[in-house]
Amino acid sequence: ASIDSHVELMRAEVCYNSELSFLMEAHDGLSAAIAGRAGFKGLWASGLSIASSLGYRDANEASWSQLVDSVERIVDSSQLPVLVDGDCGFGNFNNARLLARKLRQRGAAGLALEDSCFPKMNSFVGDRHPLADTREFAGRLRAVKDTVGDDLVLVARIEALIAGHGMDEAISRAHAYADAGADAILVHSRRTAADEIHAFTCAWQNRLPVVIVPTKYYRTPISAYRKDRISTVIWANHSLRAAVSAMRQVCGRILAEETTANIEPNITPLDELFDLLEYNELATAEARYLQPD
Ligand code: SPV
Ligand code: MG
Repeated sequence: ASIDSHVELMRAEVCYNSELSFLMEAHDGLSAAIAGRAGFKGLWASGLSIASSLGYRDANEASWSQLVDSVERIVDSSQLPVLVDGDCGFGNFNNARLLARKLRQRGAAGLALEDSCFPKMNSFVGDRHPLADTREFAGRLRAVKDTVGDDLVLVARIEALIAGHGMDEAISRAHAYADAGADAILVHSRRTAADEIHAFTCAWQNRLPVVIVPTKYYRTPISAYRKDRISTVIWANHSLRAAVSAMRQVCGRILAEETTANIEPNITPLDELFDLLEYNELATAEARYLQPD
């Protein structure tokens, strides 16, 4: 699929699909390829996961250009539509529209911007989550729309519930962001039950499609989201967290056992890795282009 059709595919998933859609987290080319092979139709380029994979904290320590570079690898190696976690846009309207333009050039299909202040802090860390002024953030959204138009699906993310400002504030922000041209609303919650999400969807009445990130309320059955006519569920960090567990385990065992003999059955065989990254395509290309006449 071409890059332009990626935008339409993402729009179809998030905005027009009457079925619930799922986006899987990716943070590099390898995790993107794995998610694609598993069968996911779209990816979430997670700020938390990309930062973690770079050894940074999810507090805007990675620069916008590092994010853009990571996204390029995710797009290239998966060939899937990618919704990028753009945090707060790395500053004001000008930084946000620059980020959008660069992501578009690298083949992203969508951009999620959250109404936090630069530098942001991950929504699950601490209690200090200052929100951007509603009108100022709406200006960031309008600037992105004016710059990339419909060439990027624009998701406006509301942090009002994370910041403890309550449902009325969340809904009034959602309306302001819809007025500013957002294509969908991501409403985030740190509660361990989906009660806030349910209350939001009841009040919002699907004026725009709703995207959720059930990292903390993972026990809620998916049927509840279908009932509430949620558009899209993002599995935001699970490949990264799986990798951390696996790497920790293997490091611990190799250190302790001073051999890899016992862990070999538990790790991916090299042939599987070569298959995942399509080494056979290179062999075919060599036969075609490297053969002497
Ligand atoms: C991310 O994946 O970086 C997100 C989701 O923004 S969360 O970590 O829940 O804020
Ligand atoms: Mg994030």
